[in-house]
Amino acid sequence: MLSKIPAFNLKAVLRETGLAADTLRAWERRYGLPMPQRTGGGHRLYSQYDIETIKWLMMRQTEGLSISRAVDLWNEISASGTDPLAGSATLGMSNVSAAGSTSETTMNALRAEWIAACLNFNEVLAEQTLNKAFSMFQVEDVCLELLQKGMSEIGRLWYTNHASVQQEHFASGLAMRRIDALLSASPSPSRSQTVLVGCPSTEWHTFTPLLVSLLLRRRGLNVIYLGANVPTEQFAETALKVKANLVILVAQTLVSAASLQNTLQALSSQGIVTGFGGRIFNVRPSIIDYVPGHFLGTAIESSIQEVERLIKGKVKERMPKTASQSHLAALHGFNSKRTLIESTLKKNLQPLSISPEELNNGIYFLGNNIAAALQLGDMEHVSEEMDWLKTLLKAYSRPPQELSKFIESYSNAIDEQINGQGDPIKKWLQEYSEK
Ligand code: B12
Repeated sequence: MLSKIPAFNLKAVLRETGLAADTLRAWERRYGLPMPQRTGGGHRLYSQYDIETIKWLMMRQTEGLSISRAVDLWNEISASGTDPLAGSATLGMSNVSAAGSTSETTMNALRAEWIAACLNFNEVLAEQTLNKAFSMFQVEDVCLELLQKGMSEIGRLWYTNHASVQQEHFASGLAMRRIDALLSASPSPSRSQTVLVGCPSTEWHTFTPLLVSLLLRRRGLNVIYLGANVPTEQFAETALKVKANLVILVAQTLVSAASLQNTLQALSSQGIVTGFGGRIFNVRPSIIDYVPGHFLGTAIESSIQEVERLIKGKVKERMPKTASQSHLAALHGFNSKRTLIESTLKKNLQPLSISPEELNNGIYFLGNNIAAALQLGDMEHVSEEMDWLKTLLKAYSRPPQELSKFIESYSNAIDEQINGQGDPIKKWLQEYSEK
């Protein structure tokens, strides 16, 4: 940890940083950064943390930012709960500037700058930052270290209510556009193997399949990118027609993991080699056993090696698990009575404490997740999704009772409509409401 104890006078700080006294005082007056303590006699006393703050701001200036932009960036990083100096803590005072020139620190700074530009809807600065990154680093590194990690961070800011959905959409739009452009500009395939990449139906998160397509295309493979929400129908015919050596599907959510399972079942039954990955398999790894095909791993970088192995024919077949009879019976009952269950639920929930639109969204969301969890053999998968909903309700200051009342009414509706067959659902609702 960098010390925050006031220990250095103005002269020592000017010597250490090389900044002019007037400039330092102007930063303090205009931006309050840094804001040193004062001695009894009114003299400024700076801590080691203050000195590193000054060096951090100076570093951003050498990278081309104005001082007010550098301060904005500092404030945005701090507001997201991250210490902008995280990482400098173990460095001695005099070697911070040397470490600042290492590629990792530069990439981290460029990522922070890109995030800040996106949060400010500053397209020009965001694009300039990316151009700078591409001029300094390899395409693969910028895509993974800046764009992917940047998207992840913006997703986290949105989730914790520190970024709006508009900021998140703006950033993902810019990131997608850049990957798209790189993909169209990549050279023609130099290898004979063909890989199909896409999202299963209900999945709209196209950023990582597009990124995977780019990384594979840059290795010379003939990649056919299919985009979002690809239905199972005719998929096998298409894969056979283009003589695909491998089909990759990516799912981020529980619901799309169930669609992915359906599509990969259809493809595997035709002898087509398949691979899959995405957030949901990292959060709920037990789902992997229920999906035919090859899990490509928890990270995009390493999945590329796995793809190389698969297209070389190093394929080890494995039998996927299937959901238990009680889960499949509950799925059947639930699917056939879902409309009745949901209208009973709405009746039970009167008077409504939330808007009908929000209620419909909530019911639709939970229903899709219940069906997916039954299909994938474990109702506990829904808890992860509901925990996500709980955190979201909390971030947006919604009372937790709204969720409990909803769960209780759901259980009663299941009782009324599919009592007996609905046991796995009821058991989960019961356990969840007791948590
Ligand atoms: C951008 C974004 C969107 C954009 C997508 C734009 C686009 N064309 O891609 C839009 C606005 C469309 C969107 C919509 C929605 N989104 Co969204 N979105 C995101 C965000 C911020 C990034 C998605 C992404 O690209 N992830 C990939 C990278 C950036 O994330 P990562 O964590 O670093 O990825 C690691 C692993 O997951 C894994 N991995 C990921 N993909 C792959 C692929 C392969 C092959 C491999 C091997 C590994 C792998 O490797 C990475 C590490 O190396 C995420 C947050 C997040 N962190 O993922 C939410 C997120 C995925 N979205 C979420 C939600 C809820 C939604 C919506 C339901 C919101 C709504 N109410 O409408 C819709 C649903 C759309 C749908 N049905 O598919 C949730 C999902 C949670 C859940 N329980 O389901 C997330 C996690 C946000 C959150 N924290 O709550 N979203």
